[in-house]
Amino acid sequence: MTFTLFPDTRLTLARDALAGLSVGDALGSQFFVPGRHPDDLAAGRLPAPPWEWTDDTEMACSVVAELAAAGRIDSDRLALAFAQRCEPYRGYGPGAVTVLRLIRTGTPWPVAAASAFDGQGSCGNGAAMRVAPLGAWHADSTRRAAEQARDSAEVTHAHPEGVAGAVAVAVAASLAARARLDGDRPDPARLLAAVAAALDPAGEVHRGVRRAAALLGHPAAAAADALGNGSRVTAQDTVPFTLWVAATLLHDYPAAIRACVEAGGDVDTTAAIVGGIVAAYTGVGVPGGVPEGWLTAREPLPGWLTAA
Ligand code: AR6
Ligand code: MG
Repeated sequence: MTFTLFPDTRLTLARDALAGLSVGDALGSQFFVPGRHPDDLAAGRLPAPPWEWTDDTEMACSVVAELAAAGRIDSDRLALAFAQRCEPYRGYGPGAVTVLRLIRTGTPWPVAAASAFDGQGSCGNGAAMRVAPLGAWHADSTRRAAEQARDSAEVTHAHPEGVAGAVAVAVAASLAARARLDGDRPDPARLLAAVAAALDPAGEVHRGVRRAAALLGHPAAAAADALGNGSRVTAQDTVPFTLWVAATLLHDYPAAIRACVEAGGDVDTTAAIVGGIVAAYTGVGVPGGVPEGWLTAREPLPGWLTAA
């Protein structure tokens, strides 16, 4: 069934996903502070605000700004936006810092992205971490979500697994946002099967998503053990577990973020990915959604986005 999705609805869905992504990023990165323990979060003891967001949020804000301005991702414009807005102290990956510096100083993005990691291109989780709002924007078409995710990924991540990670997250967020519009929570196995169907079956991210589906119903710690928790900072080691969490806890944003924090690893990025997908379904300030208090504790989003 096709239906008309008006631009203001798309923007609301994308902004809710961005709220969930940025709060997950900002709260998740608090758990790299020495002395902080996941049990605090489980017991309801929140870190003192402000929770500063990192590169995950900075890049996701550029994605949303491009969609809001043009209704679609144009790779050339997005590459420049990423490069010009990059504040390296926000915790960017080393490959990303180099690629963005090359773009800023005039190297075309296809050349810059292809040069990363001795010409392999990056398979870091950075293309996946910023893309959930784009998936939510395309709540009416997983095919379009996948195409535009690829366009948004390739400007920094030339490795096929880095791109696949972004496609997987965008398709999951598209399905989550669609489910919200339909008022119908998707079955976790069906959600993961739909994501897997959008990926190259020869790829590692695809294999990981299939393995995640086989682990539904198991404890989160067992899923993280088998799938990886992002500690390698690659898409392959990050995206399958995040999709397991999002599919399992799509109705409960706080519980989904706690699952990421408890799993350890690249917590700001697993929580950003999961938070973006889950908030596309739950929304903000409603039961099961992004808690208002968490949103207030997060550092405000960049002025250039809120002004737009
Ligand atoms: N071969 C081996 N390792 C790789 C390869 C490759 N071809 N590509 C990437 N890696 P990067 P990102 C590993 O630097 O994807 C921030 O902390 C390598 O260890 O391209 O934007 C964010 O919060 C490399 O350092 O940046 C996210 O957690 C890492 O993947 C993350 O960084 C990241 O790739 C986003 O990183
Ligand atoms: Mg980060």
